[in-house]
Amino acid sequence: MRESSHREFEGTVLEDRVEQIRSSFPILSRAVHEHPLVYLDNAASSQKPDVVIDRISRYYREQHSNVHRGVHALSQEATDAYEEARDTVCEFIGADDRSEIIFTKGTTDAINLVAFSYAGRMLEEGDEIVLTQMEHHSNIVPWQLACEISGAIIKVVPVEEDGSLNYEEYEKSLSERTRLVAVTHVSNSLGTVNPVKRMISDAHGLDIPVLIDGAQAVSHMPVNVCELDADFYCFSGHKMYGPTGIGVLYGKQELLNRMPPYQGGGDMIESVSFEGSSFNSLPHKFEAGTPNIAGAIGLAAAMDFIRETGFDFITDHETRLLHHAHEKLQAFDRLRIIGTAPEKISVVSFLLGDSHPYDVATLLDRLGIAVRSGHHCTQPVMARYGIPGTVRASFALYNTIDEIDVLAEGLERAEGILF
Ligand code: C6P
Repeated sequence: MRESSHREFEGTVLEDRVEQIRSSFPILSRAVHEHPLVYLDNAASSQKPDVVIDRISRYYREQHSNVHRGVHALSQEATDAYEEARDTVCEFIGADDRSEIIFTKGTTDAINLVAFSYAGRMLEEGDEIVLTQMEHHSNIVPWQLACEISGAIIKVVPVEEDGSLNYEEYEKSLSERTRLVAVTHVSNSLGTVNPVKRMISDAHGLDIPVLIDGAQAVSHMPVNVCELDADFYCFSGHKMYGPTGIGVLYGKQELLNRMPPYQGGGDMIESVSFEGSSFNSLPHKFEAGTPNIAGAIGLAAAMDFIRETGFDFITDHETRLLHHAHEKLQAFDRLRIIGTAPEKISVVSFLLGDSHPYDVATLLDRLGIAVRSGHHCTQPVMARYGIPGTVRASFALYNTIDEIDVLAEGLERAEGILF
């Protein structure tokens, strides 16, 4: 087979597979403003496949009870399903031990847990926390709060014009005063993939622990926390085809064991009296109160779905989508893409001339195209480019080349109205 027809053949096979996958996401067949929905807001939250919806429904229909609290059959069943979900997460991210998997409300909650439990205990006046200019507010504000309490300070690694991290500045930012590096694996507003393995290794050279915000990574690429040697790794279920209100903090056992509880309440204790309380072992020490049982079970179903779909397919297909989107959008004279780092995935942020991102997003919405507009909770990186925000199209495994063509047609129409 000639090279070009071979590529065509591969493309057709991928498209057939995508159509098959799309049919398992019920929401994708609905219309918006009388147009077929083109959902390109996956970095904000992805849609849910039948297997996740059905699993949550089955849990509530057949298995619901509280966990770790009853000898009766339903409580045992719910506990088994919840703890099996933890095993699924452990395997999915390649953790060493299930006790290192803490269920949280999401990435934000996971980062706050570390900021207040780990950093709260360890930080002293003059200590330093290293962040980057491309962090989501969830990986900035908790550290600002921790610094307010402790007198520690934040150092910020700048971003280059193309959206890559300035690595030299990163190296220079590490010192004997650095107590933690907290960095996003993938930028939600630029799509940049940071060289986190190298960053972790450099930080570890100075005995500095590293927290990775994996919110935008885990649904797009295989992540193995042990291979990365990450000390903490945080992510949300709802961006990876799972439910809202559930997320994960992975932490190395040795660090989690040294950390005090983040919140007090039921299930996180060993014994309680008015003279004092002792705490449960990992991971329960960090899961106070009745957890999001259905959320954890739904998240495990989402992980099974991703695993069955396979990262080979996901990365191949999403790379094609990203390249096609760049090609299509670059054809607009007045369109400026923000974030063109060589290592980039699944997000295209742009401005159309001097038009406001909200206006562009509103016009696209009238055509059934869902994109996000604004600062994407990353105001510092917007300030870096001197812009208030962008229009952002972000891709998932169910998006198609045709949908990107629809986006380009929509932009042509928006351009016709705005200019
Ligand atoms: N970004 C976006 O549209 P939560 O809200 O806790 O599930 O995730 C917070 C978060 C943390 N880090 C990164 C890199 C993120 O992208 C997000 C969420 C969404 O880009 C909503 S603001």
